[in-house]
This record gives sequence, C-alpha cells and structure tokens, in this order.
Amino acid sequence: MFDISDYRRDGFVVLDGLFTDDEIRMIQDEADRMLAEDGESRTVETGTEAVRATHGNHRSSAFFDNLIKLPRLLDIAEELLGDQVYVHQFKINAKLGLVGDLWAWHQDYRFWRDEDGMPSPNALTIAVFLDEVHEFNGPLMLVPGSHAGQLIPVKSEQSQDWSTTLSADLKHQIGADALRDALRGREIVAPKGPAGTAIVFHSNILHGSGPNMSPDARRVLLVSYNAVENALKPVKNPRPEFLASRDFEAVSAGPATLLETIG
Ligand code: 6CS
Ligand code: FE
Repeated sequence: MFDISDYRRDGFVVLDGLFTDDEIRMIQDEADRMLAEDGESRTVETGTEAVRATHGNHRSSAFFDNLIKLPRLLDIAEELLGDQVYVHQFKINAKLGLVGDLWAWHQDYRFWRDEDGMPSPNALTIAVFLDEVHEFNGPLMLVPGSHAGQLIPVKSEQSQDWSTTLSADLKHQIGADALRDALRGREIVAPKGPAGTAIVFHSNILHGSGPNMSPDARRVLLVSYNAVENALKPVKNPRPEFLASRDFEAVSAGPATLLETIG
C-alpha cells in the first residue's frame, strides 16, 4: 500500500483512493449528521455559528464505530506503531467554505503529552479527505522530517480550558522564532487530491492549515490511534473522554467494508 521507509523518513504518507466514492458518500452523510448535532464535543469557528469540528463521534455512531475498526486502517496503525492500538481521538474538521478558519502550526504530540499524559509520540493520525482538497480550501500543510526532532518550544500558558486546544487561537502556540528554526532548510508540502484520499501522519510532525478561501468545504475525518503500550498516564485535569480516550482496550478488526449508515 505504501513504502514504510517513506513514512519513517518524512513522518507522513499519502494514500490515494483509500475509500471509494460510494464509501465517501456514506461517510459524508454520517459526518454531516454529526456536524449538525449540537453538544459539548462540537466546536464552532470563533465568533460565528459555523461548525469547526466535532469529536468522539465513534462513541455514539455505530457507523463510525465500524469505520475505526476497518482492517485497512488498523493494519496501517498496528504496522507503523508496532503494537495493538486503541483510538486516542476521533474528529471531523469541517473547514467550511469561506468561513473555515486556520489551524496554527503545531505538533499533535505537544497536546497529547502536555494535556493528556501520553508517554511517547508512538501515535499517529489517519486523515481521510471527505471533499476534494485543492490549493484554495485550506489544505493540510506538513513539514517532511519534522517528526524526527524534539518537541518544538511553545509559548506556555496555564489555560485549563480545553477548548483552546481546538480553536484557531490555539493553546501551545509556537512562536515565530521557534517556527523559523524548525522550518530552516526544510520544505512545506500540502497534499491535494480527491475525496477518498488519506494522509497518515506521525504525532510529532509539524503541520497546520490555512483558512478556507474558497466556497468549497474541506471536510476531513481524522482517527488518531495510539499504541496500547503508550496508554495515557493520569493527569491532574484530564480532558473529556471525547478528546482523549482513557479506554485503552485494543481495537479488534471489524468488517472490511463500511456498513450501511445505522444512524
Ligand atoms: O488538542 C488536540 O488533541 C488536537 N489539537 C490539535 C491542534 N491538533 C491535534 C488534536 O486534534
Ligand atoms: Fe493536529
């Protein structure tokens, strides 16, 4: 399916056609149902009613519970993490046309270590394009090789409000000087492609995305798998279960195909 050495070198790989058009249509329908459901696990773009993201939907949607157990996803996660895996976080980022805001440059492991007590960066995310990703609707940008170093220093702050870990005005912001150092001699890539394309990326890779300047939505479904051996340690202020799961039971493979929406 892909060359593991590419993943080890770059910290990510792009998988064309991981899902078929028919499967994407089913995923889009269930994603829209979840994005429309108000609740604590849904965030909106600052100062607007426009939905930004929804989290932990595999815990309430039988359809997404089936999706996270697809062998085509579990095989990748288990191979790259070298262990059985569980779902640390499930989210759908909407990045709606013209209103979808940016995701500042960051490393996921910064959040999963400092907020959730994750011992090591042996975790990854599989991001599935639910819409075509093109130059103007806020493609995910990644810095190949940036996963191999230490965590980039951030401007620390003591906010206990977990919503600042998901907003455009992101907690754990990386300052311009630290960013300049991290980007020196490196390139920035922004994989584009049709719905059904997937990007598998390391928890330590520097990534972000700009605002959506086009009328086309850029919905992306992201499943973050953690190695069972890398289960979260206890922390003083644990984030909600829909953001950082503390059910460390290994996920067993389910059917190889998506089941009809069982909404
Ligand atoms: O805080 C988190 O877990 C989330 N925040 C960002 C900026 N990306 C990773 C993760 O989804
Ligand atoms: Fe991220």
